[in-house]
Amino acid sequence: MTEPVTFGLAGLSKLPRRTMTADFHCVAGWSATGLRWEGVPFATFYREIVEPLVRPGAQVTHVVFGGLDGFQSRVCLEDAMADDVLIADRLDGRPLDSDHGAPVRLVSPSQYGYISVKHLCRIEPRDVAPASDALGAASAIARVGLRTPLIRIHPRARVWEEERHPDLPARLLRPVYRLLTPPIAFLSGRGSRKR
Ligand SMILES: Nc1nc2c(c(=O)[nH]1)N[C@H]1C(S)=C(S)[C@@H](COP(=O)(O)O)O[C@H]1N2
Ligand SMILES: [Mo]
Repeated sequence: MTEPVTFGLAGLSKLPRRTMTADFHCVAGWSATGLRWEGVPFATFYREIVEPLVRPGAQVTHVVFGGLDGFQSRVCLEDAMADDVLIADRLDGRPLDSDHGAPVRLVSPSQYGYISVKHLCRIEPRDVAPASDALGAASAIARVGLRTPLIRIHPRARVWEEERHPDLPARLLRPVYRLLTPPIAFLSGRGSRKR
């Protein structure tokens, strides 16, 4: 849709900022409450930096976010442009640490945690929805374990709609996610850490 463009942290620091307090919910069943994030609203970044680079006439429908560890998420443009989506560089008054996504991460508190890519290094506008099995994972185990028939990536993953699975009802899956995701996270050496 557009040629790759490099955008550094110095450029990010020139954009208008916002602070927001929100809870964070992992689909596996844990939540972290009252987190104070600071950063640049994604909508501001999109309008000021991405949109001017998109080929005229192209219809962007999705954005793929990529992290330095190879993890990716896919978000429809409408969800990505919501008020509470930030490119965050500070958490609870301190710069993000490496556990939580340094130097910058996406934060979308209305969606399950796997949307909120840590160590953000790529933002790709797309004109078709990328298939979830085409998305990168942080490890081989996570790639296989989190794409089984019972644990699948939802195209929107909105917490208040309990969009845990593309086809199966959330109420059936709550116990399954609680049971299966901690060992997968443990084996892949990351994620699903309670705070
Ligand atoms: N780059 C990257 N981002 C990621 C992940 C990951 O493995 N790598 N895990 C996701 C998942 S499943 C969750 S629940 C949250 C956890 O964020 P935290 O480690 O700050 O609690 O990060 C998300 N973003
Ligand atoms: Mo998660």
